[in-house]
Amino acid sequence: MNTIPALPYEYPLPDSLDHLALVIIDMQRDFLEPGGFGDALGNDVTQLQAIVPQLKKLLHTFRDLGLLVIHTQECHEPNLSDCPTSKLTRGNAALRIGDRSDMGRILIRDEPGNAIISDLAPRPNEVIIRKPGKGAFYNTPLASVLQKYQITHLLITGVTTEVCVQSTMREANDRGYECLLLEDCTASYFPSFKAATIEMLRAQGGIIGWTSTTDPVCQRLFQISRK
Ligand code: TIU
Repeated sequence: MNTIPALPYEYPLPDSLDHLALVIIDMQRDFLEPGGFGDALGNDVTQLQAIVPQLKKLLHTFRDLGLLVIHTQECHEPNLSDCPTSKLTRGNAALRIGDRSDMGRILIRDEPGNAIISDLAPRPNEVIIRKPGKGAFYNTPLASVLQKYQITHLLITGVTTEVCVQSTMREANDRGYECLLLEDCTASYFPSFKAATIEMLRAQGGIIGWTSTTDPVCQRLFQISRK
């Protein structure tokens, strides 16, 4: 069996890399640029930009190897019919989901701020999952997409580590997916939350999954694909 160096122990890969997918969570302007939802919640958005080079490297590896790439976007319908009042009324009362900002309406599908950043822009053959919640399975077609492509193993990346990334990894783990979180491809507005999330996900013998970093993962995937 092929494995990848990881914590708390080597991550077991599937028999064929065709069963492995890269999931990139919410790398959208809303969270990474001033004037979006992250900013409206009072966060320092520059924290998240640091992971872009490594995430680009991982994305290019998946593209070079012809493996499945899934991008998610946190967003709502223009009429907010998929946004519960509990979500709408939290945060900054002066700038809420659906309000107008410099990047269009906050967290609304197809608005400029909802676009995935240009460095990681999806290609036409890649999957885009629009999600109204923090977890990527809730009220989305993600489960059926993974079934269709016979995916069993997920490399998980994106923002923010303790919110949408953690929710998605927990949802995926409960559904039986083997999840590996890339530490240098995920970020939080709060470095201490990122560190705590990484610790808790891989604690107790990998109770939610594994963690690793981009370079050993890319090396290993290229090695295996050359065999
Ligand atoms: N606020 C925060 O940390 N995150 C979110 O609202 N969404 C995601 O994590 N994508």
